[in-house]
Amino acid sequence: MHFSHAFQHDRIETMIKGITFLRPASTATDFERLTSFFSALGFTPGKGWQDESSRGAAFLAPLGNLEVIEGELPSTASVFVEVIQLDAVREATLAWFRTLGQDAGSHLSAIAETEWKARIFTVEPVEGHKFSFWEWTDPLKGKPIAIEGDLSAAGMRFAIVAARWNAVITDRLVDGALDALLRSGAARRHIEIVRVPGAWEVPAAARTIAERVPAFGGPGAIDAIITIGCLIRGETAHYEAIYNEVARGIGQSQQETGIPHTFGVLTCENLEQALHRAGVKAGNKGFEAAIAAIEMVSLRRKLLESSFDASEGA
Ligand code: DLZ
Repeated sequence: MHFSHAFQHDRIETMIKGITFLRPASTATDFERLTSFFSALGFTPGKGWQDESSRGAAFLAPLGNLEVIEGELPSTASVFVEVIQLDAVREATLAWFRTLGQDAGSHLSAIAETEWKARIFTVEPVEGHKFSFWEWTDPLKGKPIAIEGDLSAAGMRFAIVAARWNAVITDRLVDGALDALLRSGAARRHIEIVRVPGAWEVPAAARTIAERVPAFGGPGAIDAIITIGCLIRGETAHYEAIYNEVARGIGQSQQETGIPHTFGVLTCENLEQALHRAGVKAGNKGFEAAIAAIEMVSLRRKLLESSFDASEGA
């Protein structure tokens, strides 16, 4: 199948929503048995359906995966369910057989080690329907599935709020932030740079931008705000007091508006340390704040989307 050039890679990714494996049950008893089995093992029920001649019961897992294999299959089951606490899952399977007044017998295998650092057992709750349950034994592989933001800034809109105080530093931080945004696919016209006198003024400007228009719509809408400043302890009277207020104000603006604000305000002992953090020896904190902003916009979109899907299913 050929996709036209109009379908760019990221568009295709967002078009694919999920994978459904159909398990046709040959009788009503088999249907009910399979339904009871998956319910007993704790699968989240999905949207079922029924019409005059057929019905469906859906069971959801946090992650779907269509896997193409060459060579020997690791088990005779064609559906693999990854779990944690495999022993407990097998116990639940045994208990399910008992509730039916049956001995699992040859319908339930023992747990075996695999060649790929995993443990596995296979169960046949209904004749002809085999399922393998498995877990990683390698702790590095069995990481919990997490929702994470991506690092593509295409289509996102940002504001950079930068203090003019210590401009020799903050200019470098702004350059670093711009570099990160542009190289990650943001359009120059979607980046607004706002200058304020000093770090003290950063929170107020950020808050005004965050409240300017509702997120995700309308002219001037901003997806994230990158705050930039530089406070140097040796040269700043009331350094702690200023720093605390700046951090609190930026955090409060983020929490109360929901718009991600990332923190590129340096707090340094002296100018040399500030220079190091502005691209000389210790990375560029403006660049890092911009990357964090991209990730947070992406994550926020995913979280808002996933809660929308959940309420849709209810
Ligand atoms: C006043 C002041 C001082 C002493 N030091 C700094 C600093 O190191 N970094 C910075 O961004 N701003 C400093 N400022 C200015 C205050 O942030 C603020 O702009 C002024 O007090 C005006 O409100």
